[in-house]
Amino acid sequence: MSQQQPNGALPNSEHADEYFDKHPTPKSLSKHQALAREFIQYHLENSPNRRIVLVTSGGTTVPLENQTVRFIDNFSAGTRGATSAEYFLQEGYAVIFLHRQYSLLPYSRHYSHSTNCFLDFMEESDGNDGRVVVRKEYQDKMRRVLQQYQFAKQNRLLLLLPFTTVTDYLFQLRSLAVLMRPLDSRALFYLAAAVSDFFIPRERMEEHKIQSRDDKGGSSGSGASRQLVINLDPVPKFLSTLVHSWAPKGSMIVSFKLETDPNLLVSKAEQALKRYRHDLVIGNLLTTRKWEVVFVTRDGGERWLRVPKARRSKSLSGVEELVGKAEGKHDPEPVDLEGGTVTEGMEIESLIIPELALIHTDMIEHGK
Ligand code: PAZ
Repeated sequence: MSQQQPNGALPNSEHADEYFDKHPTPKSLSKHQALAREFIQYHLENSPNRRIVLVTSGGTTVPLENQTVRFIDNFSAGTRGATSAEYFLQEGYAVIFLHRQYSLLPYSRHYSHSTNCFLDFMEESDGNDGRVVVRKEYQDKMRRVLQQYQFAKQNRLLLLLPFTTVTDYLFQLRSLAVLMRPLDSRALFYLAAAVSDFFIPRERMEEHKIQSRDDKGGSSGSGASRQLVINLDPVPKFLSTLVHSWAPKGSMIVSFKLETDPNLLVSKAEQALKRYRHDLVIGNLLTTRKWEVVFVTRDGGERWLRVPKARRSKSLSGVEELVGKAEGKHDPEPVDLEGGTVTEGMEIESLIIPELALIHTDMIEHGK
């Protein structure tokens, strides 16, 4: 029997259970579970002190139809997640990278989705021997990236698991958190994915492609009669269930809060911490997220991390650059292309991750 809260609402965990009961298990779940189980077991057996971080990355979709033609999506390209994963690997973590399919990935992000086609990084060797080689100006960086990628691969430090829809994401988040329980305080959750707050309940979802009046063969009708009105329900607050029920008790849980209004950012981050009682909220604003974030802690602390102005990259990621251009948006900083390459700056994740690793160490050594 459902336990009602004073306002008549169900407690969060029951909303969560109800959500899972109403949605079919994604087809890929058992395969992803098996891969994750094996990955975690490998590290438990071979390096008992190894910490494992679950990095979530990219945006979730909200399908409008069961046989999905149209869906609601968001802006996230997965830059934060993919970049953070690399810095976690540098800190010695093993990384489960739960990401939106086809969004940016650790290491390959340097060459995919960019303004350059990957073929622009290559040329025919001048030895007339038919070989294709990396162009000289890219070799140093590509060697570094390749070495790091190979190290992660050879030591089985990186597991890539894709999702597409919000439901897909939530099923995987739940099962990964449960699988991570044996890690106890060595587990870290770094929730950078932009997860939809709204969805269409299954019972209200169309099976087939939604038809416009014209598609149905009717007359073109008035503007209003041809409108598509979408009625979305709130997604249950799964962070609460993650913290209080799925995740290992001693684990560290970090969530992100994105806002566009600077006046709301810190108070919304504080609200989230109070509500879900996890360890840290990292706040960021849409327009400045590449060079400043704020750490909001449970003791009321508020600390800003910033990339110094002189070291900021002059570009958003390639995807955003293209999307921004298409939408007529303005990059807050000028785009600076040098011979076709985007000027490299300091990445804010190089400040965020070492800081988190220190906090995590403190939690492991002294308890929460
Ligand atoms: O993927 P990206 O690098 O373009 O954006 C990262 C981000 C802004 C989605 C992330 O830092 C974040 O704030 N995620 C949580 C969003 C939210 O649900 O409030």
